[in-house]
Amino acid sequence: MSFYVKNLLKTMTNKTENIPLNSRQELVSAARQVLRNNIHDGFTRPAPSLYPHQWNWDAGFIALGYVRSDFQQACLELSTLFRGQWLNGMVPQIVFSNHPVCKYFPGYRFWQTKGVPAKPKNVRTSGITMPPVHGFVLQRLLSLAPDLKASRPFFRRMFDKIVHLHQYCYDFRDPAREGLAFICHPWESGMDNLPTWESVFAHIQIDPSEVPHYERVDLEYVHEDHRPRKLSYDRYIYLVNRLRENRYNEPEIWQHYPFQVQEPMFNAILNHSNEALIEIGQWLRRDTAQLKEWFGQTQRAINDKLWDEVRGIYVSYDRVQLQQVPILTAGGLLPLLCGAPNEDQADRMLQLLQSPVFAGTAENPAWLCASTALNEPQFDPCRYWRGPVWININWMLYQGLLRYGQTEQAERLRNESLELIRRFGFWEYYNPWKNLPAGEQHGGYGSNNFSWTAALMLDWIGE
Ligand code: 9WN
Repeated sequence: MSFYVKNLLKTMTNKTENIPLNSRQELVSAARQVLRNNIHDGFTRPAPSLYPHQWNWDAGFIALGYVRSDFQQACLELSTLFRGQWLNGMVPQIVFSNHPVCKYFPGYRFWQTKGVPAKPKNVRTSGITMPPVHGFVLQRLLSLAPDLKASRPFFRRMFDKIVHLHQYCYDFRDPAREGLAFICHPWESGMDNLPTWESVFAHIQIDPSEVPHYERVDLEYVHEDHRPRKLSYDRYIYLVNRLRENRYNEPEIWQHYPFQVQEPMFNAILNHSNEALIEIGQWLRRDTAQLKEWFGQTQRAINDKLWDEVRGIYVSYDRVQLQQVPILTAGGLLPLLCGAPNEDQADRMLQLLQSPVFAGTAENPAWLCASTALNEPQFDPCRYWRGPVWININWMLYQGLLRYGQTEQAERLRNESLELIRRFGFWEYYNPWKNLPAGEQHGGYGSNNFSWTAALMLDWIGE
């Protein structure tokens, strides 16, 4: 039996699958246990086997799970991740562990970032980024810090690093200076398998010889019906190959690069972090003029370019094809997080959230909030990002609804998320249908003992 299979079996026997988690106390200790078990090399892995390295936005969400019980570890999650920050400010999607407990593809070697001038020398990283949640995570850490004076140097250091990351987003990913950062790979969105990317890829010609050989390690851990299809993986790998062949040479690379998408959730997160940094900067007595300018510009641009008046939700914009991509996803609701929509726009999105598009019907009700809307032709309740509910998306949407005074709707979202966890355990994603098909009792998919599910539940319960 291989080392990796042995490891997998070990995590399977530990898992909380199908154990109903009832009382609040039980839930809290089970969640803390998930996080503790996933610590390795000083940081918390997103999942025991499937994701054995440190991931960018996971680290931010995971920090929130420690903030009340172990403030040091919360800070460590961020500082370990930012060890991997590139000299141009980019914070990589993955910082690779030097002693991974399991195999992952694509690993460090595949990315070929070694020797790229912008990469820090002693840290092994991938070559793309992810949604910049770190600003608003840092703000939450600041609001719950047990000793502000003692942790001031940490906040000062992190503030500078996160501002540098935002500078990267505006300098390298917003060449037209519109106030919107583009992503260059579906993995940068964090919502890797949305049907939105299919529409973008429909315009990209891929010669099969430009897709290097690769191995689907993920399928050793998760059923293939719950993960992206081969065609999607070929495309992910094709893009990585384009980037690595060009030695991650931004901005030259963008002149001929086919995948450049301005996605609403990425930009809403960026802007919510801008406003968080403004607050932290004021506390640190820093100049916040640049942050304020970015904030205003991004707020306007989200509305000018990403609002879909017909559908009443935000959608992605393909800046190569110069068109919106009219697909309804949970990410399209996320500009609520940064306060971009006006009252009318917010009302229209709220209606969608309560309509069959996201909530299902009386006969066939759905848990909020499906990652891809229930009425999209490519909706699939079990497949990664094609429909399942993700706890981090719900957590951010919850903050957005509260911002608009939608307390009842926000509470519903939180209660449904907690109920999913209580029923099934700490899964990576969940089937959005409340009535599972006959014979199926289990609605949790992907990896069990998933760190941000546990962490964000702790944050929710802590409130
Ligand atoms: C690729 C770690 C990451 C999350 C992403 C999620 C998934 C990776 C993968 O896992 O992506 O980055 O291999 O599928 O889509 O949001 O950060 O949890």
